Parts: sequence; structure tokens; C-alpha cells
Amino acid sequence: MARIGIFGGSFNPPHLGHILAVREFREKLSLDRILLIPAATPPHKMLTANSPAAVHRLEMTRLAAAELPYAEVSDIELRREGASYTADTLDELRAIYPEDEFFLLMGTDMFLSFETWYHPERIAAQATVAVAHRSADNAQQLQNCAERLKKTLDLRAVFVENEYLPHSSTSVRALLAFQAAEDYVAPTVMEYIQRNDLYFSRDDLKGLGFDRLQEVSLCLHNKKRVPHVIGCSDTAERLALKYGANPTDAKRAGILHDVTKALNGQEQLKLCEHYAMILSNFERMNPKLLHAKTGAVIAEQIFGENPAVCDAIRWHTTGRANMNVLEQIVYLADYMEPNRAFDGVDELRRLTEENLDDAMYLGLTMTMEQLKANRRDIDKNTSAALHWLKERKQSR
Ligand code: DGI
Ligand code: FE
Ligand code: FE
Repeated sequence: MARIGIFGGSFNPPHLGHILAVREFREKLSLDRILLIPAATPPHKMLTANSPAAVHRLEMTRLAAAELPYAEVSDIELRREGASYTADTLDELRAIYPEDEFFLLMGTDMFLSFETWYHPERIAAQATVAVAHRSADNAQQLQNCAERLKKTLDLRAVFVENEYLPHSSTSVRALLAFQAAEDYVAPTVMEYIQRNDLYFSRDDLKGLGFDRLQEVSLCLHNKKRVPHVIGCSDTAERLALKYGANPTDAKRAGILHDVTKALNGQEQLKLCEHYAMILSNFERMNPKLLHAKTGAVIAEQIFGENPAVCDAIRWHTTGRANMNVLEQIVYLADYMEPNRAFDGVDELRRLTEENLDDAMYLGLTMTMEQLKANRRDIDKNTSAALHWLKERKQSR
């Protein structure tokens, strides 16, 4: 009786995070083999617009698995019509492997939503669920979930503590477009991606017309951020027309302002290294702030945007002293675009229509108060911006 790990996913693209996960699962669960199963494109969950056809994902997964002698890639879900349901896949596999023990491999996010899967009881009947988690996860929440699933579905779950920080496929796709993915993708996979012109890896993205720029930019974001980015772009353009800034610059800065936001802290730092950006200790300690700086560099180097657009992106999170009108507009559009919802947003919207300085003053003050309440460090540019506005107000 063999112990078989089953690892499904979009593999869009397969990256080193997948390989690391497979290695750890294999070791810690003493698996004899692991099946990697690329999912078909579910009709209700279209893959992002720059996603290659399923045959490409299958081929890339085969290349990625080539270095793992115990791994095998299965096209079982791609051969089936319609959506890929794990319950169906396990039934099919059971017919092929009647005697073997199945371990369904997944991350904590998937595990926590397990009850919402298609026929979870059929899955529970066929496989033990193996959950990779990190010590930073909420252990109690996972434990509660496991106990509940045991009771309701008789699900067997095991936890595998892993050391690596998982990459998201979204950030790997973004890094491919930023020409900075070589540490995230196996060389053979990278070669395949470039040879087939996938993920904008070889596209010249400089000077795109706005519609194409928007299309590309939106592909690089997590889905839930898309409305915010569009809202920011539209709002920035409208405010530029109102306050006499360049509306084209404003809407381009708006659509690109968070272009690196899908990257986690570690990936931000890698990108900084790749583009030889010099960082202060403060920036290293507060990687949340880095997306503004990396966004500006990517806007310049990858999208060929002009310095006014790049500066508006660079200062959209902290502000700075002596901000120009475009910088103020992008800062405020980011803060109060229609999808934002927080206490005080209505007042900020009202002030933005009245006077940019007054609105900036309120925005910066709210940010400072929030940061103080959360005991976070305040960027010196944020304080400098507030100080500058105070002086300007007095001389008005
Ligand atoms: O990228 P968005 O979410 O659209 O908005 P943003 O660019 O304004 O980023 C907001 C994040 O930046 C939020 O998590 C707070 C953080 N932030 C802003 N100013 C400072 C800051 N964090 C620190 N530590 N210090 C700051 O001065
Ligand atoms: Fe931002
Ligand atoms: Fe934003």
C-alpha cells in the first residue's frame, strides 16, 4: 500500500513555492509519490486575463516536476469536461489506485474553507487532508476547524509545519512582468515561459495606450484590489480636470499606483535588490511602505512612465513636503475613491472637492492617529508633509 500525495492547483505558473511545498510534504509525510494535478479553468472562476491555456500550464508543471523523481503530473482534471472538483478527481483516482492511501495536500486557507467545497464528505471518505502551515498561523483556529470537520464529516486531518513563506501565483506573475522572477521559477519553466511569450515576460510594456495599460495593470493585482485601482484612476483623472493637473498623468498614475502591491514583504525586498534600490533601515523594517517606492521604479523601468507619474506613485502612501498638485491628487484619490469605506471618509471626500491642502491635512492626520493607535512607526515623510501643510495654512 503506497502513500500518495495529491497536490492540485492552477499552477499558473508552477513556481519554486510549489516545489518547496512538495518536498516538505513528501519528507514529513513519508510519501511514496506525489501527483501534481493542474486544474481545468473553472467556468465560475475565470483565471486572470493573461493566463495561458491549460496545455501550457500542464507542460510547465511537467517541467517543474522533472527534478522530483517521485512526482508525477496528471492531466486527469484537464481531460474532464467542465469544472475541476476534487471529489470527482479522488473518485477517479480511487479507481486507478484501489489499495493506496491518499493524502490531499493543501495550505491553511484552503483548509479553513473546506466546508464550502463540492461534496466535502466524498473527499473525506477517500483521503486524509494534509495541511501545510507556518508557526505564524492561528493554531487554535486550525485546531477548532479540524475538530469540527472530524465531527461533521469524519475528516482525517494532519498538520505539517513548514518553514518556507509561500509565494502567491499572483506575485510570481507580477514578478515575471517586472523581469524579476528568476529566483521564483525553475530555469526550465522560465525558459518555457519566455519561449512562449507568457505572462508579459518578454513584452515591451513601455508607452502603452491607456486601455492596454489598464488591462495589463489589472492582471498583476489580486482580484479584490481591482475595483480600488480603477476607482483611484477615475477619481484622480476627475480631480486633475478640476484642479488643473494633467488628467492623462493622473489616470495613468492611478491605474499603476499599487502595481507591486501583490508582493509580500520578502518579495518587495527582493525586487528592491533586483533594481538596485537603496533602502533605509526604516524601509526594511516597514515593508508595507515599500510598494510605493517599488511601484514608482516599475512604472519607470517597465512601463516607461514620465517622472511626474512616477513621483505621484512614489509618494502616494506617505506624502512628502512640497507635494505638487498631481501628487496630492493621487494621494487623495487613493484615500477616498468610491470603494473606500471607513469612519471619516465622507468628510475627506467633502474636503477633497473643496481644497486639496485641507483634505491632505485631514488624511495625513487620520493616518498618523491610526499608526499611533497601532503603535507603528511613522515615516518621516508623513510628518514632513503634515508640517509643510501646517506652515502653508498659516501663510494663507
Ligand atoms: O496601498 P493601499 O492599501 O491602497 O493604501 P496606501 O498606499 O495608503 O497604504 C496603506 C498602508 O500603508 C497601511 O497599511 C498603513 C501604511 N502606512 C502609511 N503611512 C505609514 C504606514 N505605515 C507605517 N509604518 N508608517 C507610515 O508612516
Ligand atoms: Fe498603496
Ligand atoms: Fe491604493
